[in-house]
Amino acid sequence: MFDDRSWLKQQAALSLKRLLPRITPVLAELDAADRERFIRRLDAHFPRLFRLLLALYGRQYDFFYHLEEILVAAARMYAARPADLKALDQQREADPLWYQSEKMVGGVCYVDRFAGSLPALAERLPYFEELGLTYLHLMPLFRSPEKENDGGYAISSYREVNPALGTTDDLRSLAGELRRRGISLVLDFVFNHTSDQHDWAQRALAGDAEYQAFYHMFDDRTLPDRYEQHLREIFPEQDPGSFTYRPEIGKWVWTTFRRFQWDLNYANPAVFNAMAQEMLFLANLGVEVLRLDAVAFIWKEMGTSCENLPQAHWIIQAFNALARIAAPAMVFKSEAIVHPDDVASYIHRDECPISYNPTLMNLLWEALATREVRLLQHSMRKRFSLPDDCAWVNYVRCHDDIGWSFADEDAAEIGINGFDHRRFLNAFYTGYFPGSFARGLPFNYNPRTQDMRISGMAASLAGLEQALENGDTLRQEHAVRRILLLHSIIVSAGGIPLIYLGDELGTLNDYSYRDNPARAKDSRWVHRPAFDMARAARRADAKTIEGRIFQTLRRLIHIRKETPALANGETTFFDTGNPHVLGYVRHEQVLVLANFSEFEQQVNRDMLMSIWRSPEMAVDLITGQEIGCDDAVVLEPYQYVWLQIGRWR
Ligand code: OTU
Repeated sequence: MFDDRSWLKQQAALSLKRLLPRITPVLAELDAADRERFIRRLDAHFPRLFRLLLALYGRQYDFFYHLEEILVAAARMYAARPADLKALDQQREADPLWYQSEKMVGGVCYVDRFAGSLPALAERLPYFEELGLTYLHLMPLFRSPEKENDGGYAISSYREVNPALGTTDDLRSLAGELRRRGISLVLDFVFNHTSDQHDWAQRALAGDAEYQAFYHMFDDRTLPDRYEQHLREIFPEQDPGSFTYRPEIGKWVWTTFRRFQWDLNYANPAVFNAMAQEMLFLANLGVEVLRLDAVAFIWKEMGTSCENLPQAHWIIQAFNALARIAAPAMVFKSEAIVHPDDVASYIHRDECPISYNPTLMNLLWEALATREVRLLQHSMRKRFSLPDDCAWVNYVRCHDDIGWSFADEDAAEIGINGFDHRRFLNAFYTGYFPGSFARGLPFNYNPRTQDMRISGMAASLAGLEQALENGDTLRQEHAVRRILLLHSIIVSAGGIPLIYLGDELGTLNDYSYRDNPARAKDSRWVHRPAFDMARAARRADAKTIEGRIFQTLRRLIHIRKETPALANGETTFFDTGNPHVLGYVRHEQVLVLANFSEFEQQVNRDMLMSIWRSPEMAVDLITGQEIGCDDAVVLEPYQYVWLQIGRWR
């Protein structure tokens, strides 16, 4: 009988044998040990790469030509990889799960909004260290169209830093400085699309057929109309539909996002090869975590939603294999803001070992609005656990909108109608719901589907903006506690907590974007304020709001870093018996309780005894106080406790 697997193995081995003579000359300048390491990694990962590329491109008559091109390019990128990064490669191979440590704490910011430029940002590293960050995501900083550029997510060159921010050498030296201080650099790989000013797009616009084949182009509306029957509109308010007409060439171009963001055509192996080199270029700059932007959209198939298709996974897995061969210090993080099942489908050691956790994020806000943790608890019980070698990035806010991407079936299981619930949440966070504390803005309301997302800084969504305006001190207190409550969860739940910089100081919405015509229509800019130095200057004074938030968060981070039980791994969500209180246990050692209501709540003894077993008392890692459990644990409004249950008396 014909055995598929062993046939594939043989083909892979044969192909590698034939390709080696083309690869070794590229490595000729390297010393023997270095060359040996590359060959060893190639041996380990080529069979997988071969299988994936064969599945993707095996029907092309020139498949072997492309395979050779890809491997030779990878070898060339390896030969160019700086020695310090190769040393890091070896270090990370010896400690492959480094990103699961309790020491990992992330921050994310825009270079221009945070500091103005790369050299200016390099001066601010002590600020990151003060907060305790060991992971820094700098949002897109490469060349991009001057006015409308989707906050840098429309990239015109993956190799040239935006001249307004500095040079590629500035970036390289910043990466080195971060590494010396124990901070991992995170950059985006915006690989679903390029800007229409990218060289490839410009050549396509000039009529070059080779580069037109880098994108999805159509002579008339016949196919676009057929595709669109099944496609989701991502930015319906700014650019409805998924295609853009370009009169220069008389063609319709596939543009899932904005009209100037052209989707790359990964069915073309030349695109895969070109982008693999851009990916390895980023790795060679010193990127340790690569954020794969918009992973869901990279493969299109007529009659489908063109999201989360199997080939999208194969492309990412093939990139993963190449990175493991030529830059193993770098790991992938997936950015998929989709149904939780689809989010999970990207998370695998051989695909993206790290992933944003949008389900936790949006359900944290859901629980704040409802003051109930039922849906949060229920979904997390089902969905929080990951393969042993993977990790969530848990976050409260990011530079994007909040989409209510929780699973309708999770909601239905506890008697909630997802559609209605989203309408409530949108009303709540735009402040229309009576009694709402939130000051969010609508983002991309779609009248056809009634879909809508929410923009806003954490502090404004949590009620601080409104409370400050009303001068209401009790409401201010509640707002501050809400901000801290959400952050206490991302810091203690496992994975990598990611702080959206500005939130550590309680920064409010910034409405000035409305005066900028290139931004006015995109409400996400309300939560992308310039870093406020005056606010930061108050961070040491715990009597100010900024100081209270900053110092508390800093302390939570410090405790996390000192508590191995808060590293990634086992997180067991349990029903606290009180619908307002979230509960989970970390590594059977730390029991977390979090009160999502502005009233005192109790969790009764019987409920806790099943987890807490015999002893009578526990120590709260945050306050150092002993908490008795004679009748119940009493929680103040929005209080959270991290009880060390390993240390019972
Ligand atoms: C990402 O987000 C980026 O984070 C955005 O800033 C970009 O605008 C966008 O890609 C295009 O590059 O639509 O509203 O379901 O998965 O990819 C945010 C879509 C977005 C998301 C996500 C996208």
